[in-house]
Amino acid sequence: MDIMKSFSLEGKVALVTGAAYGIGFAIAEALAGAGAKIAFNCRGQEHMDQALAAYKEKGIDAKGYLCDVTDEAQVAEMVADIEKSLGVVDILVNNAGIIKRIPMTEMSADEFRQVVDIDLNAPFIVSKAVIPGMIKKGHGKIINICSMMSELGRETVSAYAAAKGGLKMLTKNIASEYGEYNIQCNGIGPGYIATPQTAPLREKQPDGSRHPFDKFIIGKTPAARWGDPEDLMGPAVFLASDASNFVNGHILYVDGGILAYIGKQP
Ligand code: NAP
Ligand code: GCO
Repeated sequence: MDIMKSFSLEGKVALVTGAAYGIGFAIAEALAGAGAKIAFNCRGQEHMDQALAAYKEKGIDAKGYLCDVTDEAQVAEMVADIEKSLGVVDILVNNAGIIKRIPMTEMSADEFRQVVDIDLNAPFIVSKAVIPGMIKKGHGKIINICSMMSELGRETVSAYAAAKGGLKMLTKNIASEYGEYNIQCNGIGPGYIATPQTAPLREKQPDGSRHPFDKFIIGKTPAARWGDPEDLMGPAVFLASDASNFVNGHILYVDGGILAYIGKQP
């Protein structure tokens, strides 16, 4: 076995959802670096323009789609177009996601549904759209971007935790249902990563000091730092490549050790 070759994604087609910036962009960059052709989507033209320029700057010829992942018809159209222009999707990364930080008793049912719709229903919709092609082709890789909240709760994130906990189980179910077709479905559970999604938790205080949540995360992470989107690059390539062909239904937590740690003693 050529071990280095088993990590190569040469000739593979990857769809990374919500990869205009943040974690999705870094994962798409990693998959491209390992040889894959990249398709991505986001919702707004402004983000699309910025993303296409950012991919170009990295020397990546990515194909961008304006597509809301909660819309089944839009997703079907995007996947059909990717098949025509790049080929059947070999690797799907369900990355698009949102969070709403609202105490549960103040959260409306509509707000709760919106989070679950994007963070849980959409991975179902996009996976469902690519699995038939993967079955025909004889292999496939699906990576669901989970969270610390797939395992832990905290104040204000009930919808997000419910969705990401559900996404962990959707991952295991896809692995169970389609493993016999040589499809591996795994999750990556990032720890606290510095992206626009977590920017409000890192905002400097009026006196210039660190946000209390920022300090809390540094104390809760054995690595004593926030993660960078780049920290997800190696794990994503591993789970997208033949090197992980017997890894199925697993959630790989990339959290600087948060889940292993009881926290700093007072
Ligand atoms: P981010 O910076 O907010 O980026 C989210 C991306 O998703 C954007 O490209 C956004 O583009 C896209 N998006 C959102 N809703 C969409 C929809 N309905 N259809 C299509 N695209 C959509 O988030 P991030 O921090 O990179 O997080 C990426 C994923 O990792 C999310 O699933 C998040 O929950 C998860 N995660 C993040 C962290 C963290 O600490 N940052 C930790 C664990 C897990 P548009 O706005 O243009 O649509
Ligand atoms: C929060 C954060 C988290 C992270 C991440 C942790 O408010 O607690 O936004 O939920 O984004 O998902 O893994």
